[in-house]
Amino acid sequence: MTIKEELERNLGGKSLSEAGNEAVYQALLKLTQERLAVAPRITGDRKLYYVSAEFLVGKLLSNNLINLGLFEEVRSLLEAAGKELSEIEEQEPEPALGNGGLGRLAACYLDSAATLGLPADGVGLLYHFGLFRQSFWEHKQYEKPDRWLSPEGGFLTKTDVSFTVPFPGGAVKSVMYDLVVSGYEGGSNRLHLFDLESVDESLVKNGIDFDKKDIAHNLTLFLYPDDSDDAGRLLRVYQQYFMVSNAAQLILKELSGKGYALRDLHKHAVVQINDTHPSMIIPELIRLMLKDGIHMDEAISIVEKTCAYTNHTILAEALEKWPLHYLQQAVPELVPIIQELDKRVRQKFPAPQDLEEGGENPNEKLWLIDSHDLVHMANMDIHYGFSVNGVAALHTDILKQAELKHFADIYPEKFNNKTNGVTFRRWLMHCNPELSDFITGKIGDGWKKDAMELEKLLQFQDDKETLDKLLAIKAEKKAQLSTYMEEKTGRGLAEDAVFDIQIKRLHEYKRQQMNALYIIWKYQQIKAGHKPARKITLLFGAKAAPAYIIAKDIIHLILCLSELIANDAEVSPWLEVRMVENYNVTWAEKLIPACDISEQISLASKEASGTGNMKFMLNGAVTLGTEDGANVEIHELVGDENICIFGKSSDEVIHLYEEGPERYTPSAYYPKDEEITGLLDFIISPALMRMGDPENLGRLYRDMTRKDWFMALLDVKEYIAAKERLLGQYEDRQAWAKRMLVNIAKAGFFSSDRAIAQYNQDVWHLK
Ligand code: 26Q
Repeated sequence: MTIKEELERNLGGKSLSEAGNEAVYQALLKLTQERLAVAPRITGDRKLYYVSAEFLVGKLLSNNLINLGLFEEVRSLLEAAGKELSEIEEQEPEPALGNGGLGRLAACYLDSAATLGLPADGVGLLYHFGLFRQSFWEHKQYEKPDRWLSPEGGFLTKTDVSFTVPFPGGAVKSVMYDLVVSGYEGGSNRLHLFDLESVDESLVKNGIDFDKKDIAHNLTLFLYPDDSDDAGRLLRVYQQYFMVSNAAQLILKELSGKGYALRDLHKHAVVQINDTHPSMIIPELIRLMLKDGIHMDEAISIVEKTCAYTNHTILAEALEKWPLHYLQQAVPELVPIIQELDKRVRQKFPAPQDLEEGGENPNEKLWLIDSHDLVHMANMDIHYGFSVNGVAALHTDILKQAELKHFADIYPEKFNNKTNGVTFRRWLMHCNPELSDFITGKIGDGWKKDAMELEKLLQFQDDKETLDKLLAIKAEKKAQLSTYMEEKTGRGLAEDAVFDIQIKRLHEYKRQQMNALYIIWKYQQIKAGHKPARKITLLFGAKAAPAYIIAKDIIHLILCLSELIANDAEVSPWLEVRMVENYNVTWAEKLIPACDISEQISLASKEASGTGNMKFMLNGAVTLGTEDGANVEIHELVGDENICIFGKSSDEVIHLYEEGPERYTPSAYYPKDEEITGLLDFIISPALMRMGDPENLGRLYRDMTRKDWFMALLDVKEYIAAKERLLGQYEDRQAWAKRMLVNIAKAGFFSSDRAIAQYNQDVWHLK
């Protein structure tokens, strides 16, 4: 049967052109599921379990079509029937199983592991309402449950695997759901998502509120429930334990299913701990081994050889520390094990004999449990895992030289860098088939399996026809984005404007607020009669954590500026600010291919890597960024000509964070610096206060003028100058197109296939 016949059979005999989009989607889903079901399962003597609180997989239909080799054919069949795949995809809800970079990275890595034929399954949780669905009202963020799970399940299949997870209030049961992870023209792995059998959706009331104490019914309702109170924090511990207990039981079940002894675990399984959220898998594996009669010494030694840890952040507040009494309450069976693990560390690294009462104990930072009875999850991972990796060269260096220096000194062999990568299937072939086809036309399709072949494009860097075509493709993607915006918001975009985009979680260190200061500056410039060469369109997408007050105030500022400018007839022809509602993977897939300027402006040393920066580069955007995270590596690859770098270096910033007279203070700029003062005062100007809420704007103004913890004022002037320089360069269209080409050609290094090959070579040793 041809694909066309199969689809028509799935449509009950109707032709593709007769059927509606929903029916076509269902027909394609069925076809894809049938193919996935027979895709050969990747097997091997040694298997990776990638355990993560987040898997931000995005919509799955097109991705599966690409990997199954059906994308082209389906695309043309639909076209012939007067339909577009992107419209059909609108029918598919996006699984909301992640928040940002860490979750999207996990999804890219599963795609690449399957593509490289490595046996690697993901293990996580099936959150019924995901993170939350964001909406804007009166320029503020509101949160609602994101009902992404369809009753038919979409690509999810319920398995008959179930485990019992012990909690003090009584044991709960899990149900395992599976997503097939297809590799590009390869076999398949699985993403195992555990749900709570007794979960009760009706617990959710008034937006995203629910009874945080009813853990027998709430464990898999939301990702990162509000943890601003004790009940919320405790729930996170319960949730994490539910995840890792299921993961550990699954791993041991598969091990014995293959006929291997428990004490051979490390030979047949490797566990990658994605940030500290799954760290309790270490004591949980030990607990299960003890139950099976293995002695503590041996259990520890086996687990040490099985677990590896990835660190995604150096922000102190994101390094999880749990009060011991939480653990006593939620996971009492793990506590004696954690205490034993801590005792062994203390024996090796005791407090100095001559330590005075209240004196500083240099070894305390190595301990699992500190003198305030806080359990440091990362410390457990580092002592009781065999590998610790950062996610970009600079990040790993900072870990080794500063944040985790005390560990790098005692375990130099454990530390390694794995610069992040992204899957080119989703972030080029799927989201930008026009560019993808053009590249293939120029250099063949070898790049799809070996991304480094993109460098072959460099031979065309002075070829006018190639450069013109790149500009034409960018224009086409901008037009498509404009149409999509029009459909979603009722308002399209000026297609000949320069598109400057900042899309990422909202966080002070990412400095969306500094971009907002640029907007104010530009607004004032235009008001003063200095018009830009062409319209500048600034696009934002970001969700703020529900309890993160300042982040929400920054959203408020951006939304107020957006309206102020839209309503100003003098400024609106030259400047536009738009923030998309409910930014997610689907939005990213529309925005990234249309981008000219990629905003990567974190305070140097704070962004571990970034992965959006790689996706933008791959789609021919030029980075405007600080020397932070993977921007450093992008800079090295493309050279000064093809990126715009500004701001203080990570060394300077780290120095400023140290105590002492040179410590950073915003009072160095406000009210001393007239220009900066004018920008900050605008936040509480009558024009803006009329538009917005004085409470939010006032609080943000006070924060930025008195604290400015992430030093927006330190770099803002250089930032404005750099952006102006880049906007000037944009006007030489041929020179700009050459920059685009170099960025695309040099992006091969950032393929997640490369990253996964390195993990396998250095850490996992599968196959
Ligand atoms: C911690 C404690 C309590 C509540 C929540 C958390 C928490 C939740 C999510 C801590 C961290 C995260 C997510 C972190 C994250 O997404 N990090 C990003 O990881 C990317 C992939 O490595 C990097 O590219 C980004 O630089 C990094 O910010």
